[in-house]
Amino acid sequence: MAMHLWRRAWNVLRQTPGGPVSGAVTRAQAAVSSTQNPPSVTAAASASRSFAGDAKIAYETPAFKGHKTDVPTTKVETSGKELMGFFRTMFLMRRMEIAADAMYKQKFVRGFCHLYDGQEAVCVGMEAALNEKDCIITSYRDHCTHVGRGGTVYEVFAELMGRKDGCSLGKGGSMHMYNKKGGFFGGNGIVGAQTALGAGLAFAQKYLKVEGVTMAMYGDGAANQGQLFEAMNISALWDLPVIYVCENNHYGMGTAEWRSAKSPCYYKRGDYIPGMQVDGMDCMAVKQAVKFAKAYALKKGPFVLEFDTYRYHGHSMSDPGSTYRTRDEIKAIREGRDCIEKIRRIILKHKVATEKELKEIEKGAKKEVEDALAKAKNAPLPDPPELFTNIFVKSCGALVRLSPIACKRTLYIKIVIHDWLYRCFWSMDMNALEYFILVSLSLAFLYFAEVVVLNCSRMELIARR
Ligand SMILES: Cc1ncc(C[n+]2csc(CCOP(=O)(O)OP(=O)(O)O)c2C)c(N)n1
Ligand SMILES: [Mg+2]
Repeated sequence: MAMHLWRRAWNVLRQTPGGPVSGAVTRAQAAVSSTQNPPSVTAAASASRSFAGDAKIAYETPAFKGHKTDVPTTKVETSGKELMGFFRTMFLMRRMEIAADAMYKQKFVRGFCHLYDGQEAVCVGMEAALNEKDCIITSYRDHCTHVGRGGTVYEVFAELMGRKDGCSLGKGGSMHMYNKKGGFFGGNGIVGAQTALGAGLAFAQKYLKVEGVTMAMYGDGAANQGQLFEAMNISALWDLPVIYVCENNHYGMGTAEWRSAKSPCYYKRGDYIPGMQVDGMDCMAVKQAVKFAKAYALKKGPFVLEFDTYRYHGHSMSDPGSTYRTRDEIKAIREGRDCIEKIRRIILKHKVATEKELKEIEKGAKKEVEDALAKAKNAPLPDPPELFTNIFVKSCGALVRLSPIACKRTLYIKIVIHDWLYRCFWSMDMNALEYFILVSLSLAFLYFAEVVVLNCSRMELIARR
């Protein structure tokens, strides 16, 4: 019997592959190389090669409002190449989110799903001022952040559909995109939790003397959370290179900001930390603000950026998004402030590309999304042993997340051994050394028995699937 159990346990251990860590590393390495040269931007750049290229274009951003800080100039320079890159990347992200919406409605995607369309300029403008040494951590509205950090549309779709090629190996889903090597630390479901984790990342950067900052992103709803102020306090005390980024889309689920915040001036909420309010629908304004905040944070410590933005979809898939705001409000933003349309107008105004050429770019982005979707639909699910990786199982102390059968068995073994020890102690005439040896042997046996039981339980679970 014991031999049989051993053989089964050994087989399970052998079946468990090198583990997700190695898989993730390979994928992430690819992501890093693509961070330095993101596929979408590269495609846009090549598309724009025939256009105005590197020639300088003067651009006036909307005004910035500062709190305990000067503000940067609104007169900036861009190039045809950069504008085309922004256009294509934002268009690609928008198509990806629209496709995710359709996939959800067709039940290819299950569970939670929060879409980012409308807010693309924040993600794309930020990346234009950051590099691979900088980290980003965000909330559950994270699909586009993954692409911005150099991930692919395919990895996002595969993750949404729980496929093994997903950026979190198909185990995280919509709220938990992740790419450590690309400097992207998720994807967090608990409102505001990522702000404290962001302070931790910035601590690591400072401690390891990495010349980078952490962008800790949160929504207007999260801006009223206590943990944000704790994180701000410690990061200001320790001059951590963290930028608290409030994406103010003016609603936390169905609650308008004026109903949840006594002071909706989120850029001033850091009190002793300088802050700036920025038009988050303008890519160039976002880039300029992040450049400014990054220079400050590297030298002096935390900074708060509030991006005034808007989400077109409801909070998540269960929210039609039209019960707590009017359709006219959404229409007005789409028509007056949309980030993609704004860049399109500038491109046309400066004759960087023609309408026809922009249509070609749109066609290319749509095709990229369609191809990624088709590939993700056919991608395999994770292998069953993946059920037991990336989870916290540490000896019997952590019964959490084990199957109830395994819990019962390990508990039973513990009781038997404790009972046996207790009897030995009272019935045998032992000296201290003998008793010490007996206890050590029992503990060793207990550990051995636990390993066998846990692995047999794993095997059983796998066989049942
Ligand atoms: C600690 C905690 N409280 C409540 C929730 C439920 N919840 C999920 S999203 C959300 C609203 C957050 O709004 P906001 O921070 O503005 O982000 P947005 O969704 O607008 O991007 C709430 C209350 C949660 N996930 N975690
Ligand atoms: Mg919000």
